[in-house]
Amino acid sequence: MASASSRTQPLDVPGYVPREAPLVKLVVAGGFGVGKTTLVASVSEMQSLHTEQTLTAVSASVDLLDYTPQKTTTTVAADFGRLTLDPEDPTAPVIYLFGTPGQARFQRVWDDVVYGAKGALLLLDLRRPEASYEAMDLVERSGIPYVVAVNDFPEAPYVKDSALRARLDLGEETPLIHCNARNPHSSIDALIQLVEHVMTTYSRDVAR
Ligand SMILES: Nc1nc2c(ncn2[C@@H]2O[C@H](COP(=O)(O)OP(=O)(O)OP(=O)(O)O)[C@@H](O)[C@H]2O)c(=O)[nH]1
Ligand SMILES: [Mg+2]
Repeated sequence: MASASSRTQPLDVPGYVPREAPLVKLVVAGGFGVGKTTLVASVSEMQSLHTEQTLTAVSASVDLLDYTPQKTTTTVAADFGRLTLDPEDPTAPVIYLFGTPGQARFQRVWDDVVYGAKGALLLLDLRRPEASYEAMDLVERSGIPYVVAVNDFPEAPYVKDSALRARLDLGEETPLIHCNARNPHSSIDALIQLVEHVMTTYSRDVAR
């Protein structure tokens, strides 16, 4: 059996860093095909985990692929990835990132996936923002701080942030940002903005 002292020794595992860092659970939410799985996979420092199932003819009338014709699978439970915000700083937060399923029929797993999350990145595709409305409702009902992140698909129309904020009826305390889910730098930047928003929200609530 491992003694207390041997447990604190570095494990001989590539990539393992002993640390006192806080673990922060965050979720990536949004409608069907907005890029949740893509974002989790692009930022994860470990091989990300996914629960993808092939889209079949049975769901063709529900899971519309008009905007993502190359998409062949959908998430049925969750995505999981991990990201160390600052590998040089052993006290920097380590993010445990969970991607949610996009369709209403998988809502039963929502509570489980979101349980314990400190914040949510709500992804939006400007070609069909309404696809993320249901997820936005769920995030708001869960009461966790969130950031709306427009996943900038090249074919998406230009919409002024102020117009989008009005359309989403977004409170002024909720940040609206842009990202490219396929680009790790852009996606990490979006998560950093979410972490900052979470920290601001929690310290404001504590001060009240
Ligand atoms: N052009 C472009 N395509 C993207 C981007 N992000 C994702 N895609 C593509 O859009 C499709 C949807 O990506 P997913 O990551 O599976 O979307 P999802 O939100 O996880 O979908 P569900 O789990 O089924 O709700 C995939 O074919 C991606 O390659 C992006 O930023 N730009
Ligand atoms: Mg997915």
